[in-house]
Amino acid sequence: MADRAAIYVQDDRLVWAPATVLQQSAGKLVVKARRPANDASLESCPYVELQTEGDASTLPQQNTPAIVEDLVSLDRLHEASVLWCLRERFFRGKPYTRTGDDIVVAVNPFKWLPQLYDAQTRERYGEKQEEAHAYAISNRAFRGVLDGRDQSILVSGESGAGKTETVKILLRHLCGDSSDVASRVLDAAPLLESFGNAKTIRNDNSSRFGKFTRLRYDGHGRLRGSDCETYLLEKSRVVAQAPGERTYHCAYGIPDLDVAALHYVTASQRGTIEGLTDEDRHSQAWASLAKCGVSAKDRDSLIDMLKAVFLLGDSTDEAASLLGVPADSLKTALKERTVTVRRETTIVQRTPAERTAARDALAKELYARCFDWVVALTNEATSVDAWEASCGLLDIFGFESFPINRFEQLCINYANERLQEKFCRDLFRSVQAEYEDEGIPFEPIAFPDAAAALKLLEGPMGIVDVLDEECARPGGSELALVSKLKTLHDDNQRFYVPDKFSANKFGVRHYAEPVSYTVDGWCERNRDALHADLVELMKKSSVSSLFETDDKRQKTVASKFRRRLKTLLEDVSRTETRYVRCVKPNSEASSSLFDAPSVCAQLRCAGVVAAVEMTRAGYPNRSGHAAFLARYGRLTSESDVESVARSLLGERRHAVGKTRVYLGPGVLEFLERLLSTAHARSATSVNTCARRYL
Ligand code: AOV
Ligand code: MG
Repeated sequence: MADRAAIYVQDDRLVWAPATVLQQSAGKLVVKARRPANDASLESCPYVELQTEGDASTLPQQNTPAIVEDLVSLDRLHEASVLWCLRERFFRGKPYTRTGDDIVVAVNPFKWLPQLYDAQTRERYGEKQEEAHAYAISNRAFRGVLDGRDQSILVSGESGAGKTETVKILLRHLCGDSSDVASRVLDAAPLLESFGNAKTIRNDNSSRFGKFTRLRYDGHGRLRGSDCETYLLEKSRVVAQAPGERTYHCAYGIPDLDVAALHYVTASQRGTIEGLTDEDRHSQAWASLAKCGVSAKDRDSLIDMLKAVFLLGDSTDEAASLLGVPADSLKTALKERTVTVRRETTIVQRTPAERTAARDALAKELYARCFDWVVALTNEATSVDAWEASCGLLDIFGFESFPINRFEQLCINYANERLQEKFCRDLFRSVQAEYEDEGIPFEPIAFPDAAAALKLLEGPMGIVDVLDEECARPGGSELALVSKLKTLHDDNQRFYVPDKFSANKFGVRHYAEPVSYTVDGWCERNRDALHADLVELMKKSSVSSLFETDDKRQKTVASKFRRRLKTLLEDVSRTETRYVRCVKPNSEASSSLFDAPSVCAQLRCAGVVAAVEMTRAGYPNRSGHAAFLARYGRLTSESDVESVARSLLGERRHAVGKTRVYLGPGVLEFLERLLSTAHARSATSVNTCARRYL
């Protein structure tokens, strides 16, 4: 049977199911769809017969081969073929798939595949790179380092997709031998996890902060040290957790702290996470601190500070004594606040709710400063003054869209919007390079206007600006934020989506999908300021050193984040950039389930298919010379690839490159129609048919 009938049809569970056409007549299409037997959830019905409407030639066609190491080598690139390829590889224990040389898609295998990470595999990547692997990315980066060029690897994906594990796998590869420096650099990761990771409903070891680690190498490619920057630690977790979630890992291992009794710890269950009990994790973290050169005295004060944070919800007295301030002073600072208006100072009593808020704000701020301190300590232990080249690794929260999206989601999606813009630009450049290599003309193609979405977020009078304005304005409010945004951006409805029904919501059309944001509490979240009275008190406490650098004109969270993102992107833009797109195959952490609709949504968020499709807008299909000749050569009497293409396609859009033939929109379908007409004709003539196939 001619394989023109091998297509994909839409399917609820598989999104796209491979199918063969049984019958095609006016508007009616009968197909036999294959439901693969290797998926536990689908085993009961390996084959289904489907009747659908439409025309087989408009449905995505299967590739031969359908399973490839590199998605770029698929001659028909569409969502269905990408999804199918990833899925088959997942079930064959191949979590990695390439998209060109600089992008790897990693589907979380949810079970350790030791053969993928042994010393042999690592070494193999010193030589050949055809096989898809995270090591191919680190290997290329390392070669760049050897040539003295700065590198970066940007790892993204949704919660639980495997970003942090991937970064650790890359780190181990990039750190090389077991030198002293390497072990210090590698030790820093679990130490930070102890303070910045927690169990969430999506991931037992979820990072609640973004991280950019830069490895520093000398001129011989020897690791000299590293430094690490962190972004947006989730502070709210310190005082409350959603059902089924835990507070930060480090709280559970603190000796003499009864977590179960704490007001700030809603879920007190202790646990073994990633093979480590809470106690083991604690001893490991504290041993790492010692290895970093943190003195016993400093380690003790860190413990005291953590205890103070977690006890604040229950006992101001104990917290005060741990912080080395008089209990009365702490109580007063939580109860009242001084307000100075035109040099006149008055004391305002806080309402009970305000008191709780002030107490929680203090706990959150103290924890955040503990975290920053630990980051600074690890940086001190690993940083170096001189290096020849660096390799940066970014482990950052992926795009998020929940039923209710808050200020945190705005920041996260803003970061992703910026990274996506960079991703598209890089991809664009790589396609340009491919066309140059092939010697075919490159016509600039339509580029999604990411800049306009970014302008709405971070530009003058954009969301960050207007929010800051409301935070600075006496009487500023979230409702005013929404109405101002509406006035300012009503004419930009491609990106700004006003909410017709709620005064506390607005939408942004992000590259991945539109997200509706609920603005309640944004001013407070954005200001994130500890009242001056509490700051003054902390400056007299035993942790005063952590409050020394307090900037009086403190910037808001959003504008600080904007500035840091800008710096990050500037740094990254000076490097050669590669990407790992992590994908979560299911939300049960199962190694045998592939939830196609969810994977498909993630691929869309990561912009994998869209971006590749976009850069292929000029020539959506391609084929190697040999494959092209083998399939279509028989339609003409010509023999060389250029003449075959010219005689079959004439003016139809195509280009013959050095190794591939590129086909414009609709051209492949045209060729396939020619082929099927030829088939039909040959079928009516037994003689011709016999001659052709015997
Ligand atoms: P994340 O970093 O992307 O989520 P993790 O890297 O923590 O996700 O991965 C989640 C879990 O998936 C890990 O704890 C492992 O059990 C498993 N896993 C990930 N990668 C691999 C791999 N290569 N091999 C085997 N198991 C793996 V978050 O930080 O929540 O956004 O905030
Ligand atoms: Mg993580």
